[in-house]
Amino acid sequence: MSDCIFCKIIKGDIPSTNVFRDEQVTAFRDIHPAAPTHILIVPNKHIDGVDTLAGEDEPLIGHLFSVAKQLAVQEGIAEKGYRLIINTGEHAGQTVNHVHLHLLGGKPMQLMG
Ligand code: DGP
Repeated sequence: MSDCIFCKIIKGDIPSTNVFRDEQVTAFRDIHPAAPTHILIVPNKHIDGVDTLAGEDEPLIGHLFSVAKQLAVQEGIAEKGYRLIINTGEHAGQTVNHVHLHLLGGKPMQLMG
């Protein structure tokens, strides 16, 4: 998608601090980190959000979580624990309409509510 900021990051048209890339996903540090480790794991193909996922995307979404788990170990946050979030829609605060998994860790986090 030509006007999608994450598609531009994936293409290399906008600079980002990448921590992982394979044929399915790209992971880079969030520009506004909410924790000492805050990484976004993003499918290389454009998908607006969870609402527009197709059945064929199920392995891809599973892969996002596998990469998150691997990055948590790499970042040294796996032992103490970490949070994985996918915001969907307005009330959740989704601001970028390209589905992405937030990996947050490195400090105790407040309970959600
Ligand atoms: P969400 O609110 O779930 O849609 O999260 C979008 C996140 O994307 C937000 O935490 C900030 C981050 N973000 C937005 N623009 C950029 C950018 O240009 N570069 C990077 N690295 N992160 C961005």
